Amino acid sequence: MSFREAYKLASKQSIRWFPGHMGKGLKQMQQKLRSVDCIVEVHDARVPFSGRNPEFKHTISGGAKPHILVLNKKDLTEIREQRKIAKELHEREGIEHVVFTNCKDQQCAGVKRVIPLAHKLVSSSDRYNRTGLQDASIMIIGVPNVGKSSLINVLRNKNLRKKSATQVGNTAGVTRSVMERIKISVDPLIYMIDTPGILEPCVADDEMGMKLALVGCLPDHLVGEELIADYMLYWMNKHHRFEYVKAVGLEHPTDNIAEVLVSFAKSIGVERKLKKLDGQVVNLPDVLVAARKLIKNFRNGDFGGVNLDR
Ligand SMILES: Nc1nc2c(ncn2[C@@H]2O[C@H](COP(=O)(O)OP(=O)(O)O)[C@@H](O)[C@H]2O)c(=O)[nH]1
Ligand SMILES: [Mg+2]
Repeated sequence: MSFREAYKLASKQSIRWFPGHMGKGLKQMQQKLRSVDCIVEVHDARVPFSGRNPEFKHTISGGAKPHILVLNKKDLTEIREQRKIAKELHEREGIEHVVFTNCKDQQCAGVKRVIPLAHKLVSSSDRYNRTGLQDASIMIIGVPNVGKSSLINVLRNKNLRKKSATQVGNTAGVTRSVMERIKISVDPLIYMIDTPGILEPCVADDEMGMKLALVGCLPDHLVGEELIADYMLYWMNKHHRFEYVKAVGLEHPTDNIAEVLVSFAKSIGVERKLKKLDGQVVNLPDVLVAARKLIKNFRNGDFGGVNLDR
C-alpha cells in the first residue's frame, strides 16, 4: 500500500495564513517585555520547530533577557525525542534553555524546574549585577492554545500550597489589582504578569500551517475540519502510524479521507438528513461531525504521541 509522500493544498483550498513577519501583537508586547526580567515562552511540544515568530526569536536571541522555552504537552509527544529536539533548538536557533512540561501533571519534573531556572537566569543577568535583585517578574508568552494559562495555573497552585493561607490572603488580591501581577514565589520573590502575552503563530508554508492547525494553534474554522482531518491522515500514514485504522472502524489503512470519515461516521452513528429534489429525505453519514471527533481524538493523544516536525 502506498501513501502520499508530500502534502499539497489544491489552489481552491488556499488559506490565508498568518504571515511570517512581525504581527501587531508582538509590537505591542515588546513594550511590555522591556519591563519584565524573564520571558517564559510556551509552545506545543508536538511542533517544536513550527509556528514560533522569527522576529521574536531575533529579539530574544541577543541574550539580553533571560528566556526559557517551555515545550508543553509533552504527554502527547514521543518522549524519547526530547534530548534530540533540545539539542537541535540550541544548534539551529541558539535556544539554551528548553524545558519539557505536562501541565496536566502536578508532579511534572519540568513544571517544577521553571521557577528555579528563571530565578537562576535572572540572578546571573545584567540587571542583577547592576542593581541587586529585589524581585523578579516573569512574563508568559506564546501562540494560542499551547498551555500558557495552564502553566500559570499549575505554577500558582504549587506555590499557594506551599505558602501559608494568610500570606496569600494578605498580598495576592492587592498585588493583583494594583500591579496586575501575581506573586508566585516568596523566597526568592518572583511575580508573574497576570495576562499571558499572545503571539500570532507564524506560518512559513502550507504544510506548517496544517501542522499548527492539527495541534490547535489556529482556529479550526479558518482551515476547515475535514482538511485538518485529511492532514492528520496524511501524516499518520506517511509515518506508518496506523493507530487510527481500528478506531475509525476500518480493516486496513487508506489515504482517502472520505473513506475514513464515512466509516467513522457510521461506526459512531452520526447522520445528517438530506432532502432530495423529489422531496424524499435520506440519512447520510455526517462526515463533518466525524472529522471534528477524529481531530479531537488525535489531539487527545488517542492515536499515540507525535512530533509533527519529525
Ligand atoms: N495533554 C495536555 N493538554 C494540555 C497541557 N497543557 C494544556 N493542555 C490543554 O490545552 C488546551 C489549551 O490550554 P490553555 O492553557 O488554555 O492554553 P493557552 O491558550 O495557551 O492559554 C486546554 O484544553 C488544556 O487543558 C498538557 O501539558 N498536556
Ligand atoms: Mg489562555
